[in-house]
Amino acid sequence: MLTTRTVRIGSRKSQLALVQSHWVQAELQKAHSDRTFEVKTMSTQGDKILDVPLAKIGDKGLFTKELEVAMLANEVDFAVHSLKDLPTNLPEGLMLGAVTEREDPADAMVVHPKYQDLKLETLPAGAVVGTSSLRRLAQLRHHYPHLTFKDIRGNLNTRLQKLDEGEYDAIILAVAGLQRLGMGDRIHQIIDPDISLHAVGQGALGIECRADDAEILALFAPISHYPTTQRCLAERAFLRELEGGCQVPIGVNTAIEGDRLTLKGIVATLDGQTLVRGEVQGSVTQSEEIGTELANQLKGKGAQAILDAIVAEFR
Ligand code: DPM
Repeated sequence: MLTTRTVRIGSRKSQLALVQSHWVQAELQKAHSDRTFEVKTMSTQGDKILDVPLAKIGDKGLFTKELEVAMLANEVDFAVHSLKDLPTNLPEGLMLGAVTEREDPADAMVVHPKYQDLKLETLPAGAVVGTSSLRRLAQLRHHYPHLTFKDIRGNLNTRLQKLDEGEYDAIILAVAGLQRLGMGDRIHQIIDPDISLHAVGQGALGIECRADDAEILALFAPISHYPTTQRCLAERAFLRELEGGCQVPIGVNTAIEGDRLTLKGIVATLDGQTLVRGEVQGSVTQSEEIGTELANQLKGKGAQAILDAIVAEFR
């Protein structure tokens, strides 16, 4: 009988991906004790290319494509992603089936021990800060022009090792990733969310599944979080309306108060000279409309020209 078949969860092999997939597996297993859930791992392109700056290979779906192929081929039933790595447009036949409760979506600074009394604002001029996020780079350059920014790749452990060995004076990472891996104690400074607007979907997990598989889709209700979902739908609609096809310096911030959802957004030039900001508020039930409206507001304020220039540079 169909209902007794094992549910297969697709996951990347990275430590963070496995922690996330096993968390979803455990939560679903608790909620559906009559079913069996197993995790099947696979490597994605993003796991294999480690020596090229992320922005240059910033192809959509870098971390998701292989998992999507497996879902469409019925080799796995759904995939667990860091929502921020899931493209805003999914392949035909797949959908965003659930979004889990978000952790702190902020960015964090981890510092070399020799500077442990300092913050981003007080680090000496020329201190080397590692990030390969164009979003972090542009915003931090704007607010902290005295710092030098240098690309960094590799998994969390590799990055922390490069910091500890002195190749960087500080590195920027997501609070959520560090916490999920039990390395929250390395966080030295949580960066003001108005200084570094976070990435779309940061801190939440996205469950991607087949659009026509109602049996699988029905399993997600216990792990689906409504406020996070509405916030992330607004953020994703904003990005979808702006996107140029590669990694771009776009940041967001959302909040829900009562039945009102507020979305703040930013589009920045890579040199950090120009930041185009805006804000739209609306009913929490109209999240995607809010995202689209903010995108159009920013396009009218110069964001389109910024994005066109960046797309041309990385083509
Ligand atoms: C995306 C970005 C980064 C990841 C770009 C951005 C960071 C790359 C870097 C789209 N995906 O944030 O502007 O700093 O070199 C990634 C992380 C997590 C999911 C790690 C991180 C964990 C946090 C989460 C990589 N994807 O951002 O430090 O689940 O939100």
